[in-house]
Amino acid sequence: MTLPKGFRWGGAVAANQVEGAWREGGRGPAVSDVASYKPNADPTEYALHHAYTVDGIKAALADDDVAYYPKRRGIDFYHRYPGDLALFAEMGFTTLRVSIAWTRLYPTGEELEPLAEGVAYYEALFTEMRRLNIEPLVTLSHYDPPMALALKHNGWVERRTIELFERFARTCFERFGHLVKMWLTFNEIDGIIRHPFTSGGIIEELVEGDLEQACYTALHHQFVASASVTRMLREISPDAQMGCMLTMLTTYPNTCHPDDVAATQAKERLLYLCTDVQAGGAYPRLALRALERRGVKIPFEKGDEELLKEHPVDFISFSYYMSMTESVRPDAERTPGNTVLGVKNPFLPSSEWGWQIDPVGLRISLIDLYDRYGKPLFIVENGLGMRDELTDDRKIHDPYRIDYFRAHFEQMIQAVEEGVDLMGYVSWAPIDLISASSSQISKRYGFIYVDQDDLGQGTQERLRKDSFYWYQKVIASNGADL
Ligand code: BGP
Repeated sequence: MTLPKGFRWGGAVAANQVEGAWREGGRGPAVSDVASYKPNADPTEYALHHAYTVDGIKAALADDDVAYYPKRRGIDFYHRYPGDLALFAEMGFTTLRVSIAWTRLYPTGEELEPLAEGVAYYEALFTEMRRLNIEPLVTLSHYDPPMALALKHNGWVERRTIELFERFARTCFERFGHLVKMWLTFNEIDGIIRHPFTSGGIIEELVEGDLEQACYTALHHQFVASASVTRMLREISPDAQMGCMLTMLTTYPNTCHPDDVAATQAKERLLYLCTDVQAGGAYPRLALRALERRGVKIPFEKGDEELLKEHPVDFISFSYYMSMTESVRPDAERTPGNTVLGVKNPFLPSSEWGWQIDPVGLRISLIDLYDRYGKPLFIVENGLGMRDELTDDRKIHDPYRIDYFRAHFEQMIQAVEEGVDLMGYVSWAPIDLISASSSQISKRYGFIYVDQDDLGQGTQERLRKDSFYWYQKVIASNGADL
């Protein structure tokens, strides 16, 4: 069997990792602009939480350098998008996931009107995508809250940020609604607990009281904002769909010791908290209780519960890179993953960055999520970050990447055969870009190579890797020819 007709294929990128042009068109600074690259850092060094301080942030912003702040430079997608989109079209993409940089429309987040140049940029981008028959799937917030909001309101900790986000979302729906019919509110919304600054613009130093409490307060505000703009989308653009976005981390007990199984169950309860709220419409009772017992209180205000209940998302999207293993033994060997640290699974190979490769985990996740919520699913990130070698004749042979995707596609197709309603698959990332956690471009994900190194040297020329032609064939056969 092949995938259903109309199954969406494509790739996913985020504004802060590709656009560059960080000061053009009046764009204001975002938290991503101070993420720095550390040469010679241990590749398995994981970004659980950087200690961003107010002074450190101000010093970074006063520094015009782009070499050590690679997200300011991106891969120059801001100027090169027509050529990049043409390459995506050549691969046969029917969908491309991109995000809108809040600070291109509202530089500090607090202006009353959006910047005309920012609006014109995204309108041109989506128009070109439509011309190429590539449907936009657009994330409103992908790890780039306005820096001004971080410094002034501690990002999402203050409830006022909700109305500022509503203003931004309204502009997006009103100005781009004729071109965009699929939206996501927050990328990996659960990430705010693991990296509060990147996701939520939370500066630890400014937190009054407990950091965990601040993170759950901010998360609640994002849930409320998400439900509120879902309601808004239904009014402005009734034929559009809204999705939530979760970091899917399939979790296994390290042994069949009941303590490991119980620890895994507790982990999963928190893993599903976000989808329970956004797709199910309410906080799960036991997760709430577990938080309460740790002293964390969700700051409900009048009307919040009804809003969450009445405006769940239409579909569930998620990233999937790896599975996790849980053990109660403190001495169990650990390995880093997607901003998490888990126990090493002896049955799985890992990338140089320690991320464990587990295609079967993707099928388990698809089945779990569909069983639990019964809503359509969308895989909006999945891929392999590796160092690629550019040969003397300027080719990139990347069989490891093809193997990775093939194995994941086999499992994805099996899940669909088992009955999962899957809207589509977009890889992370179709083109090399700046890594979210390490700010390195040398952790390459693309089917398209970008001639640029970690310090920004290179021509930025785009080259087709072997995997480019392979993915083209997969899309043309709708997954039949792997
Ligand atoms: C996800 C993020 C992406 C992306 C990806 C790969 O968590 O949503 O923005 O970057 O992970 O991570 P990294 O770039 O750290 O390898």
